[in-house]
Amino acid sequence: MSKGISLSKYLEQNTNEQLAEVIEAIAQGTVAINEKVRVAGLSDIVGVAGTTNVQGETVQKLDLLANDIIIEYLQKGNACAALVSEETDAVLPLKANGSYVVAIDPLDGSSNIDIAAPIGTIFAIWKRKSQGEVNDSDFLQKGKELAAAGYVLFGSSTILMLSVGNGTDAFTLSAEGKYLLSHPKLSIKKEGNIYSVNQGNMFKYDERIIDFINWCDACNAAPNRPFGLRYIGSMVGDLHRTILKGGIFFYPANKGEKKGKLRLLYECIPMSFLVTQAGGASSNGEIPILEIQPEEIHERTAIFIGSEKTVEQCLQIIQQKVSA
Ligand code: AHM
Ligand code: MG
Repeated sequence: MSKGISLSKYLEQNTNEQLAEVIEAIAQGTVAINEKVRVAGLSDIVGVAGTTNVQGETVQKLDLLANDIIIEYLQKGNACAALVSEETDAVLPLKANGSYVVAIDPLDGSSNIDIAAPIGTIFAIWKRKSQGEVNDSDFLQKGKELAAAGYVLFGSSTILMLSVGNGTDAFTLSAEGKYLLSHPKLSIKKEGNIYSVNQGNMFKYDERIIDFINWCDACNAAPNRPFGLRYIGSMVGDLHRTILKGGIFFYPANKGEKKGKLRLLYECIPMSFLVTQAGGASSNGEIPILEIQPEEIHERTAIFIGSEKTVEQCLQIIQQKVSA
């Protein structure tokens, strides 16, 4: 696919009509979210909403606004049967005859909203399995069954990263408000030299994780160490860098968060699909994220994701001590 073609044209050539409709709806929704994000400080939409979500986390006003926008755009069409969102407790049925279901984090990286740092929307789209009423089982599908996944980064540019299962492509939002193909068929470096983790949580990490961090920090040793450390604290920003520059991002389970922090359906699975489609790898420390059978819609998981060899190296170190 040549650079500069529009998202609509790309979808016309790479997907079926219903899937294209769902992706277009989300993309249009993110154009609307982008407009709010860009001027957030000028309106009364910055700050906490005064509520917590189903996971007990503080909700920002922009989180809720983004959620409403996505629902509004998906409801305009007929292809999306139901939605699971970080901001909604249960499955939200949309169009009874829709063929697809969407799991979404409408605005990830909430803690970065107030400081104008990168934030993003992350989404996963599966073909629904059930007939009749939509239910949780439509969402409890493995990542490897995805029809499409993507994120939109609201950074210094607004970028849609997308995979419909034949590679990963990035589109940049033009000044005219159109997503145009800017990074066709991305390929992650096999081995990277950047690691990305919240080191402030070090005291809560298992010894195996600390071993890996020490391995990244070791001087004068192959491959290309010590690694650089980069951590934005916004998964979309951190993963965007990882896809473009290589390396590894990880959010391990720890003493405070026994299953990790990040959500399987609308954070880890879509990111793993994008990274895998770009030639990278991802794991929960034991099995590939895309092989996990989800059991709950708001399930959490540990994640290690990025350049194939770097993830492999990480797994070797963190698995070694368990069996030692
Ligand atoms: P959120 O969904 O409440 O915004 O939390 C998810 C974010 C991710 O974007 C990021 O990778 C992670 O939380 C950062 O967490 P921490 O501040 O614990 O390092
Ligand atoms: Mg999130």
